[in-house]
Amino acid sequence: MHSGLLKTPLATPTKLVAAALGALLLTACGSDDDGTVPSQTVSSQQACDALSGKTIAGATLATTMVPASAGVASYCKVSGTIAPALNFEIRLPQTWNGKLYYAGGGGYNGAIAPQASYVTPALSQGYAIVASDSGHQDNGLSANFALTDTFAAQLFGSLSVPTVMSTALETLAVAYGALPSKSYFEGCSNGGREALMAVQRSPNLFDGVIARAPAYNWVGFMGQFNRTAKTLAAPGGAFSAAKTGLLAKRVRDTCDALDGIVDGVVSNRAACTPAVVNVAALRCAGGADTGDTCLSDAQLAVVTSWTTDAVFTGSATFRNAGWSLTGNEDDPGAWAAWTTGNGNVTAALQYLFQDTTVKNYLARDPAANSLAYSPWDQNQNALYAMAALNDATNADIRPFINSGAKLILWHGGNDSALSPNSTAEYYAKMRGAVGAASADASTRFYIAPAVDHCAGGPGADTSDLLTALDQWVTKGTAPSTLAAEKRDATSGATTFTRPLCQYPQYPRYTGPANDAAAAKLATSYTCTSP
Ligand SMILES: [Ca+2]
Repeated sequence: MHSGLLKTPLATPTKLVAAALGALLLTACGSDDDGTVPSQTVSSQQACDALSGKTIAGATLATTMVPASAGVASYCKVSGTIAPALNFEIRLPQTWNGKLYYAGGGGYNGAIAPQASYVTPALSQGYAIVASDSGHQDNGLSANFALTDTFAAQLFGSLSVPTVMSTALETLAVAYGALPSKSYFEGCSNGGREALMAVQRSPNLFDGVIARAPAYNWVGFMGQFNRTAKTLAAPGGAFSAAKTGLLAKRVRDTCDALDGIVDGVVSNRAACTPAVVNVAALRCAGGADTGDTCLSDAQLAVVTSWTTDAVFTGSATFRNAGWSLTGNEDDPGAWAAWTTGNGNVTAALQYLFQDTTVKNYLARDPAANSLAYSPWDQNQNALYAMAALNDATNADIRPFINSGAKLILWHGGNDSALSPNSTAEYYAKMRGAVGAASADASTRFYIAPAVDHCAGGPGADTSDLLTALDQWVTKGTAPSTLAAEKRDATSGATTFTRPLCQYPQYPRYTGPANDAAAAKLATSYTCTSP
């Protein structure tokens, strides 16, 4: 009876529509005196039965009960395709908590692959989980879709999330007889970009958004990837594992203790400046490579490319803030994976991402040589076109804030894919655009020291931001310092805890000296301004 009403056009502010429809549904189905959605009693099996074979907004749904496994309770998996090729999936929990959780993608998407470390806890908390492949099918390192399929490029850029949300809301209404009381989005990397894109271009879609390590400045960071790859590919520029280890050790030797404890982690990032590190002290005599105990001039140029801002012609948003040196560049999930390829730059993820971007968005030639594509900003039309599709750089998020929604930004301090300083830059610009008071009332930003891209690294990489967001949205309890922990990769047991400090604060060790047990406890650290 409600399906016609739920067919909302893309541009319609879905949250408002959902609220209006929720009122209609409550009128039809009965409501508590306070107007909240009644508790849900539809099981996942009943939801599967209700949706099996149904066609919603043109998408025919397939359903299957997924049995419990490895800490995940059984759930109803709903699959469908929005024409022509936008595949989505909705996971309905054993007992719905009445809320929706949209899980963002990664890389260039191309498959439904929501990050399990976020989705599994959300499903166990009773959220209905929504995810999609964003409208094309390929591996996440390929932007081939953008060369030939304009609509797929638009879906990837910004349209897949509101499109899938429209169908997801209608699906939940059919399954439960109610719309979600709250809808949240969480994503990392490209999923973090999708999060900020929703904040900026669909400000009424979600009640709360978590943007982790957001790839928001597509033109800028892809340009930086290209810039660094060229320095690594230059004669003598390659970084072996030994050279990366040499650099990281230099950073630890000079900066590890600046946070009150020598633990292999540089938590006081702001104090670890290039002047303090003085990488030039590692220069090989004469500047040519003379072995693993020094850096050649070509390798020092790589470090300079890494730590300095990249600025391109055109929009003021065509830029990328350089990285801080962390002392954990030698973590396997850092430079080796993302930047250097351990001496083989063409194996590094940054190289691969910029290469497919040059071929499919900028040169628009599958045979283009990205390392010879110079300068990066030669084709202004192509840069502006890519920015219009993919950049989530708009700092004025007042429409989102004025809707009552909340935003949590998070970034790993040892992220070698995307610069935490770029996220800090966006945060500062956003605060300037909306005003400090408004930003304080509606946004938070956390940096987790020594955490790699999205997860991993020596730092405490696990924080339940969803619960913090939900408490903020539903109870008005604004998050301050949060909890972070490191879990054993095999057993899942907590190996140590840390406070997750609001930027620009960092966790300073204030516990007893030379006490290994105390060093593992969050209570031994105090969030401190640099
Ligand atoms: Ca330290």
